[in-house]
Amino acid sequence: ERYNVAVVGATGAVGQKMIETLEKRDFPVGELRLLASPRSVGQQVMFKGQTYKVEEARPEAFEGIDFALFAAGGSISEKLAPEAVERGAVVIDNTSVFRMVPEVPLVVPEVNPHAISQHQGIIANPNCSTIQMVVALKPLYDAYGIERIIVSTYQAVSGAGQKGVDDLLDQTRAVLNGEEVVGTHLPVGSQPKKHQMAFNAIPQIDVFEENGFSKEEMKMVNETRKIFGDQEIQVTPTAVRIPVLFGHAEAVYIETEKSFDLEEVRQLLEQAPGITVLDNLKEQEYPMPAMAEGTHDVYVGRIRRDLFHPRGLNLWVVSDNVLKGAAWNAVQIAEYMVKSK
Ligand code: 11C
Repeated sequence: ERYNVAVVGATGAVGQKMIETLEKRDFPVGELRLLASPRSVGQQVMFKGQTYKVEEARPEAFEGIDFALFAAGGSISEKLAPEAVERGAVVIDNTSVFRMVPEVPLVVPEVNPHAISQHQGIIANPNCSTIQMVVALKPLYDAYGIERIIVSTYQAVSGAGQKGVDDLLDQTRAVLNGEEVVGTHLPVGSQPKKHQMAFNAIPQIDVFEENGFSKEEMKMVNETRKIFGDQEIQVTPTAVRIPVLFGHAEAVYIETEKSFDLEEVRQLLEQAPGITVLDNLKEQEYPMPAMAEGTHDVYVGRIRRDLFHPRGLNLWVVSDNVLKGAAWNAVQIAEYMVKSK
């Protein structure tokens, strides 16, 4: 059986990766419809050796579509996802607009695939920094329970889209050429102040909330609880942007409910789907963004027991934020649905 697939935001960074991933995975695509805002209409995109013209994303474009993958920003999803559902499509939405809506499953296939079947047309793809963390923690959550997570992120500029990538590249060139460094986008495009990203670290991803945490940090709190279906987990995040193009890294500290054996922790992680353990200190082996780029897995290393808390565990978690953090997770949900039909 073949499925008609629409990609909304087909010319954007995540949309492009969705199309590439559909091709690489040989997803059973019948008709492919590439949709975008009017200014991208007419652009050409390749899929399996054929050229496709980008069409305007409007309600009628979803007639006959089985899966609609949305990666065009929150306001487009808000407007068009219900239109796609009305026309019979299942929407897999990469934006944050529906994630915390109770009826909308928020899915990472390695963690809560059972939630998919409860969908009412829309399935939400979590935030990239949440996805890689919950994949790494799932086997430990199941074995020992998790009371508390303290996480610091080291996030790539591609999380802020092509403009974030351009900012870092332009600024790096400027610094090396001894020219004036001008930020145009980071840390937050919509806020007036811009900071230097090249050779720097910025402790702000998205805008700040009343409680002093950034929106990115609150996504890690709220989405983690929803995905595990556990409102008790305490999550304390600090989200930081660093001068890396692709691949988010996270220093994750957890306190488990039950006590754990470190060798068993390693085995559980090694056996878990979607995880590659890279943890050999003698060989200086540990995950890094540059090696995760372009791959689908979540990499875990620096696995060590805390020095003071008897149920404290430290991990270093790395993954390609645009693939497992966005495009691959979305295609993986569609694959899961096709397989379980
Ligand atoms: C970043 N995590 O790295 C963000 C990008 O809610 O899907 C993804 C925002 C989201 O800047």
